[in-house]
Amino acid sequence: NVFTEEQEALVVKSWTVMKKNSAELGLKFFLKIFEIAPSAKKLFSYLRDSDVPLEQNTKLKSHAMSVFVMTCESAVRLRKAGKVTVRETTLKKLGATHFKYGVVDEHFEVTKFALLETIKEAVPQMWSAEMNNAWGEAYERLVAAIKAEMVACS
Ligand code: ISQ
Repeated sequence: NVFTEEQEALVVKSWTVMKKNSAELGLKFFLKIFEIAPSAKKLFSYLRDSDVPLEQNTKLKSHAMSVFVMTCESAVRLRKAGKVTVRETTLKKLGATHFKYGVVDEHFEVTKFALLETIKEAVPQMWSAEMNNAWGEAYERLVAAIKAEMVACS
């Protein structure tokens, strides 16, 4: 499976529009996951120890934004970098954290669905089957890189 120039262009084009709304979109992305899988909230200490509504939790907002930006920017860099690269963390750390929390394939599938839904709702006028595939492929690359590091932990 190659990540084509056309797929790169679709990812870059939509990210350019979404970028300025990263805070809102990141939160939407996380809230979608919690809607599908409410128990995922237990993973985050800043949610366990808090009584404020999810939408008002500032730590959730900043974490969700950084995860969303990291995910999208790794997709944007995929072709030029020739591999998955992440910023402000390492794939080793991401692998270790996902391993520690016992993340399995179904969790990655839920997250993929939530990410694609979030992007689709962010750029409805741009959205197409091709764009869905481009983001889906980039996401699968990121997951493969995280899983490779999870295996290294086990
Ligand atoms: C794990 N990885 C990325 C995003 C997430 C959002 C909610 C719950 C778990 C997650």
